[in-house]
Amino acid sequence: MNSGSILLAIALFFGTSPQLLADAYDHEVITMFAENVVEMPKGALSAQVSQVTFNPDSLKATLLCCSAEIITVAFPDFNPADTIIQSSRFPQLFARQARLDRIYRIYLADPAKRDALNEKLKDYPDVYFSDKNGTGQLAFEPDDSSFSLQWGMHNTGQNQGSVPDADIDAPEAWDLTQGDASTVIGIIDNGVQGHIEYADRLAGDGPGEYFSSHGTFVTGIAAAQGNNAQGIAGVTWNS
Ligand SMILES: [Ca+2]
Ligand SMILES: [Ca+2]
Repeated sequence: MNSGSILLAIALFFGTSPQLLADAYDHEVITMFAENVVEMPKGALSAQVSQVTFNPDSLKATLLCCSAEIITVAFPDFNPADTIIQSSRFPQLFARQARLDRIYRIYLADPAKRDALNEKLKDYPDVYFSDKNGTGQLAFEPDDSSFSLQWGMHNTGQNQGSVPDADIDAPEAWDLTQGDASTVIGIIDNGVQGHIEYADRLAGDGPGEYFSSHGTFVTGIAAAQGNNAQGIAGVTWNS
């Protein structure tokens, strides 16, 4: 784990029923169903599995067989009309948001049966995903002073980014690798000037710039040292 990483509890503690205690997430699976698979009692956000109508009916038997007791709407405040998001900067751009109203927390009396239930649920074509509730880890983010402006790397809707997550998922990739010295990058542009962010990894002194600093700028995007508390973070920090 990177030192800058932050543990994120993704346990979903809202919409609780009396049986769902604050530490009950290790008894839960989080499951997303297709439309019209789960029919809760009218107006209910949480109900006994035995009181819920499932389509197909065999789904209820599968749940009860694995000691599932309670099913709860995971995002009770989600409005199904909010599935299309419009960019504020580029109004012609739209993004589709997942139907969070189809995601449920399912509480099992016996947590040892969570794996079995997950596997059985995944066999249903109308189950989009199912996984154990628990803890997760945020992707590593470098401490470079201008990283927050690099929406192409990690877009939170900041600066000119506008559309959250319209990016290359760089933090997620850096969790896997931060580059390798055996990879050589060639920049075909108008020359490269040495720079403190990559000078120690530049072949020779660099050919120098012609007409403009575009080649140096591109090199920085590709290979600026990341997590050194200055400037930007390039895609690779070791190549
Ligand atoms: Ca992203
Ligand atoms: Ca840097």
